Amino acid sequence: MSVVILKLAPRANGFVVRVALVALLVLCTRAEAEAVLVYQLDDGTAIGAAGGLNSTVAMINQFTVTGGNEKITEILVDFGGAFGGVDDTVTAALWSDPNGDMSPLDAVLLASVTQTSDQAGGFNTFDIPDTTVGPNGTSFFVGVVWRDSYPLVEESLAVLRDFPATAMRSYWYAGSGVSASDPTGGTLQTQPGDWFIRATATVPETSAFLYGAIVSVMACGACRRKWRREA
Ligand SMILES: [Ca+2]
Ligand SMILES: [Ca+2]
Repeated sequence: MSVVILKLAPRANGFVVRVALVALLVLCTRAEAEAVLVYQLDDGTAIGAAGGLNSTVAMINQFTVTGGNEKITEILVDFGGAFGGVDDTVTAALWSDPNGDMSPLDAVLLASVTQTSDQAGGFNTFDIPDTTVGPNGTSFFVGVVWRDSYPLVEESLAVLRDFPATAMRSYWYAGSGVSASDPTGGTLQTQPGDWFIRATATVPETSAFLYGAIVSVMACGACRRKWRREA
């Protein structure tokens, strides 16, 4: 697009054209940089589900930031309707990993949203406040917390999983001390498989903007040299 504009640009309006070119380059670069990435452990084919312990439960996946995709925008969870019950109230949360060891024992709550689950099948979208967790290599956690009433089927919930686990980065805690602010405040359950709990991410706008601005300035410098040669 920028090449076409250069060919059409009247030399007398060079300043206006350069300003427009910078704006276009920034917008194009930002749009490209903000492409959504989905962090996931599952391969998309569930083998059963797990949940329901007549207790408060937390189901957690660990991820590591890659490719600058450090701003988490949504948490996706598939409850699969395993119990066929009515929809339940669930809190989806994003946690940091302060010591970076990929264990959630020290998890600190960064953002959360509470809403009614949909057990009809397919991923529920929990739109959390967009939160930057850290640069490439930063460990973080996403998951869901709810009060389950199993074996009362109508008040029970389960999360789909791959089983047996291949990623070994899913956790399952149950107990009265479990909450969004203390997701491991209970008993660690047998390795659950790989939860169908995913996170969507984008590059932070500030980084994308700076990247776009740098590219634009470089491109503008090249334009100025070209115009000088033609003048
Ligand atoms: Ca969001
Ligand atoms: Ca940790």
